Amino acid sequence: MNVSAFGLIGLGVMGKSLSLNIAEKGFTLSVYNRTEGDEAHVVDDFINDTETFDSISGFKNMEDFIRSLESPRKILIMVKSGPPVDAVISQLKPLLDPGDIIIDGGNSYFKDTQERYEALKKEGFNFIGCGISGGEEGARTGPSLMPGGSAEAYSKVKTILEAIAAKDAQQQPCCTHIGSGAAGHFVKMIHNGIEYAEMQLLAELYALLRPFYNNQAISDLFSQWQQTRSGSFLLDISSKILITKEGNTYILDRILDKAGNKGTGSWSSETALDLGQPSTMMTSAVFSRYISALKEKRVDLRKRFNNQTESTQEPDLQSLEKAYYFARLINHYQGFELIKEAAKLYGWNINLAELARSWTRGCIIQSELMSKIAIWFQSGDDLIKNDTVFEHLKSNEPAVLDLIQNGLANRVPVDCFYQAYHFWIAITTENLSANLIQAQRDYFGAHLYQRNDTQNSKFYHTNWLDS
Ligand code: NBP
Repeated sequence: MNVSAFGLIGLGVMGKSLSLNIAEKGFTLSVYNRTEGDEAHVVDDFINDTETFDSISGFKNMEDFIRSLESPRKILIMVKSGPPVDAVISQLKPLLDPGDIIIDGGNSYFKDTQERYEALKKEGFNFIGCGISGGEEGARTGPSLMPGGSAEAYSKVKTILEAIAAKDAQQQPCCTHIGSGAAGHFVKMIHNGIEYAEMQLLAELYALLRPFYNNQAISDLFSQWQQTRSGSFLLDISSKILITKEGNTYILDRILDKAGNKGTGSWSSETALDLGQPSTMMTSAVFSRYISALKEKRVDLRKRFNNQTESTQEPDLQSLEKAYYFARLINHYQGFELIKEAAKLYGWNINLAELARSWTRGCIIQSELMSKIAIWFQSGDDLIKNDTVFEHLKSNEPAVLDLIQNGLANRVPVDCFYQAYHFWIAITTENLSANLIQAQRDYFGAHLYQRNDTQNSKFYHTNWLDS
C-alpha cells in the first residue's frame, strides 16, 4: 500500500480547506472523519468532490487511516476544541508508535494544550499545539501558522507547515516555531484577543459615523484609509461589508446587533488578569460584545427616552483616522506585552519580531501596522519606547480626546477608544493616585505600603486610628 506523508482528522470547514491546501503543495495525504449519524458520507463526499486531488486518500476506519501513514506519523487534528480533541487523542494513542507527532490545529485553550503536551511526552509521543488563523479561505490558500511543542518535533513537520502557510512580502512563510509546550496556542489566543479589539474599534468608528454618513460614504472612507498606514484585512472587509446588498437592502442594516463569541476573547482577558497585565482594550472589546447581547434590555430601556435624537456633532474625519491609528498602537502594544509576560512565566523563548512577521499575511490581524511592528521589534522589544511609536502616541493624544468627546456628546459608546486613551494617560503619569489605595488597604487590612521618601523597598504599617 502507498503511504501518505501526512494525516488529517476532522473534515469540517477548516479540515477540508487545509487538506486541499496540503495536497496542492504536492504532499500525499490521508484524511479521516468519523461516520456517526449524519456524517456517514463526509469522507466519500469530500473524496468525490471535483476539487479533490488524487494524492488524497479518504478513510472511515481509524486503524486503516493510521496504517496509511509513513513513520514517524504526522497527524493534524482539526476538530472542535475541548473534549473532542481528547476523544480523538484517546482513539489515536493505542494505534501510534513512540516518536509519532500529533498536531492540534484547533483553537484549544493553552492550558489544555500544556497538559496534553506533558501527558503525551511521558508516553513517548510528540504533541504540537498549532494556532491557525485565516478562517476557511486562509486555510485553503495560506493561513498564518503558530506551532508550539518541541523544536525537534517541529523540525519534522516544518517542510509541510511552511509549504502550506501564507507567504509574507519577502515570500517567507508565515509560520515560525513559536516556543515549547503551549506557546503556539497561547499566541493564537492573544492574536484573537487583539482581533477582538481591532474589530471593536472599527465597530465604534461605524457607530460614530453612521448618524451622519450612509453606508456607501463610510465604505468609501474606509477604502481611502485602506491605502494608508491604517490598511488592514479587517478594515478592507468592513469596507466591503458596508456596501454588500441583498436585493436593494444593505445586509449590514438587517443584521441584529447582538455580537457572539467563541470564548477566545474572554480566555485572553482572563489570562491578562491572571498575569497582572493591563490588557484593557481586548477586555473592553469582550465586555462590549456582552453588552450588545443584552438587546432586549437595551430596547426596553431605550423606550423611556421618548425618541429623543442624540447625534448632533459631526466627527472630524482626520481626527478619526489619527485616533484609530493611536488606539491600534495601544492595542498591539498591550497584546505583545501580554505575550512577553507569559513567555517569562512559562519559559518560552518567543521571538517577537518573528511572531509579528508571521502575522503580516494569512491571518485576521494582518495589516500595514503589523508589518511595521515586525520591523520595530528588531530594534527592541518594548514597542511603546520605540521613538516612532511614542511620538505618534504623544502627538495624537488630542485626536483621541476629540473622538471620545464626540462619542460622549452624541451618546455613542466608544469604550475601546476610551480604554486606549485612558491607558496612554495612565502609563505616562508619574504620580498616580494609588498611594490612597495603599493607605486604604493598610487602614482596613494592615496590608502595608512602601514609602516614596526612602530608597529601600521595605513595607510599612501605620496605626491609622492612633495617628
Ligand atoms: P467544524 O465544526 O466545521 O468541524 C469540526 C470537525 O470536528 C468535524 O469534522 C467533526 O466531525 C469533527 N469532530 C468533532 Br466536532 N468531534 C469529533 C470527535 N469526537 N471525533 C472525531 N471528529 C470530531 O469546525 P471548524 O470550523 O473546521 O474548526 C475546527 C477547529 O479549528 C476548531 O477548534 C476551531 O475553533 C478552529 N478554527 C476555526 C476557524 C474557522 O474560521 N472556522 C479558524 C481558525 C481555527 P463531524 O463531521 O462528524 O461532526
